[in-house]
Amino acid sequence: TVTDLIDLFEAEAARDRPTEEMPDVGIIMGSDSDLDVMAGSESGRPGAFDALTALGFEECTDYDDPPESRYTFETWVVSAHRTPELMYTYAETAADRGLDVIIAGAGGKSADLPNMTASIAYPLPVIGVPVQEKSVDSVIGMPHGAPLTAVDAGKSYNAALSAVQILARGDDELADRLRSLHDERQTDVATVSWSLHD
Ligand code: RP5
Repeated sequence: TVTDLIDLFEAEAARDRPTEEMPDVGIIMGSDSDLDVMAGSESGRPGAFDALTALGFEECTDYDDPPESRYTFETWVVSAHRTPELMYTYAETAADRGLDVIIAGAGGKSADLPNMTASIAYPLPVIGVPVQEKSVDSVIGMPHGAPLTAVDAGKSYNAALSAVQILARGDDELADRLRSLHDERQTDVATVSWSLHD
């Protein structure tokens, strides 16, 4: 139930655990219908899971059994309108649960999950992903003094790269991984460019 989820997040926040056992990046979305855009892999279009996996992150699906990788992320469906208390608890406990950055995606015209999460989790950074084109204004339309970083519609892949850029400010290993991934992109473009001249 929603109460169980709220209890879980509150218990995790109160637990005294080594940082390396807690997820670094939190991915939340308003509905499981957002999963294709947010994860990416299934739809064929790269998404946040693809970027994080390419950078060596593993998904934490059980707080009591964290993955091997020292870099991890978690994924939850949290709806601003259908489960407001859950959204509040998720955002409010995020820092105490070890998260360094949240990626929040929502679709529709009232895509309020990213901006509400940003306001509650502040000063933890939140990167908003408008799941559809029509969600862009709702996600980016924050008032003065209430910041939310956002990517363009559907660009959860870029949101994940931005999230890791934030983590990489204090982590040379992650910075190297970001550079390697960027080099791979450059090589891909060069290969295509050369292929036109074969
Ligand atoms: C938004 O409403 C969700 O983020 C989703 O994109 C959209 C539709 O949700 P479902 O009706 O598919 O659950 O809040």
